[in-house]
Amino acid sequence: MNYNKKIFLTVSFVLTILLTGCSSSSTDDHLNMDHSQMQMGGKMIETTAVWNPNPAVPVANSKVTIGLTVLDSSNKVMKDFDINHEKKVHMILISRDLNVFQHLHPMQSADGSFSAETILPQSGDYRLIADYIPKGGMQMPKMDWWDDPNVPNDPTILTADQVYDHTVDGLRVKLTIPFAKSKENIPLTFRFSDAASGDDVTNLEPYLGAVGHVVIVNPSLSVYLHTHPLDGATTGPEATFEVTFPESGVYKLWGQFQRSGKVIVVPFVVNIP
Ligand SMILES: [Cu+2]
Repeated sequence: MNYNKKIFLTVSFVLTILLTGCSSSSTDDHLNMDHSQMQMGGKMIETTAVWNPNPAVPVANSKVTIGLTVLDSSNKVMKDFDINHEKKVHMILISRDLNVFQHLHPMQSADGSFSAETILPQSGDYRLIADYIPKGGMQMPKMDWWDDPNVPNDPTILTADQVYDHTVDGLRVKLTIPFAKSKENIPLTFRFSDAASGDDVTNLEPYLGAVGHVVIVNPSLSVYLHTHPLDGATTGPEATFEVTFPESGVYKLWGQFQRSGKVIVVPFVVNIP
C-alpha cells in the first residue's frame, strides 16, 4: 500500500501534483490510450490502458459493457495487480456534464482483460477512469473519453455549493474544509447525521476496505483524485480525508459511504481558492 507515501505524478503536458495519503491522482488528457507514468519510491511501471466500450457510443437505459485491457511496456497483457481496496481494478465513469458518477468493479477474464456491465441514466460523453496498481508498482490511474462524436464537447460550468450540506438516502452529510487552499495538503471533514432524527451517525460500515471513498474531479475532467479517510477505523460521526487540489478552482467530489448495507453517494461542488 502507498499509505502516507508521497506520490509524484508527472504527465505530458499538465502539471505535477503532490499529494499525500492513501490516494491516487491523474491529470492525463490523452485520447484513446495514454502512456502516463507515475513515480513513487523510485519504482515505476509503465502501463497502457486500452478501453473497449460496447457499444462504441454511450447509450442510456440499456446494458453497456466496458472492456479494459492493461498492457505493460512491451505491450503484453498485464494480469497481475496489487489488490487495492479489495479489487484489482476500480473503474469510474463520470459523464462530461458531471451529473453521473458510477464506481464499478470489473471482472477479470482468463486472458487478463477486464469488463464491467452497467446501465447509464443518460447518453453523451463519459470519462472512463481505471484505477489500479501494477504488481509491485505504484497506483497509476488512467483516463480516457468514451465519446459520442455527435454531441458537442461543451465545457462544463460548475457552480460551487452555497452550503456544503447534502442529504442522500436519509444520510445528512456536512462537509467542512477549514482552510481551503490549492497546492497544499488540506483536510476535508465530513460529518454524518441521520436526516430524520438529527442524531449523529456512528454506524458507518467499511466499503471496499475504507469507511469512505472520495473522488474529486475538475470541470474538464482532466484532474482525478481519489482519497480515503485518515482514520480507516472510524464509523462516524466524522471522517477526515486529506487531499491536494492541484490548482485553484471549482471541483466536484463524490463521497461514497456505506450504511445498513447500502452504498450512498453524496456529491459536493467545492470552491478551492
Ligand atoms: Cu476508494
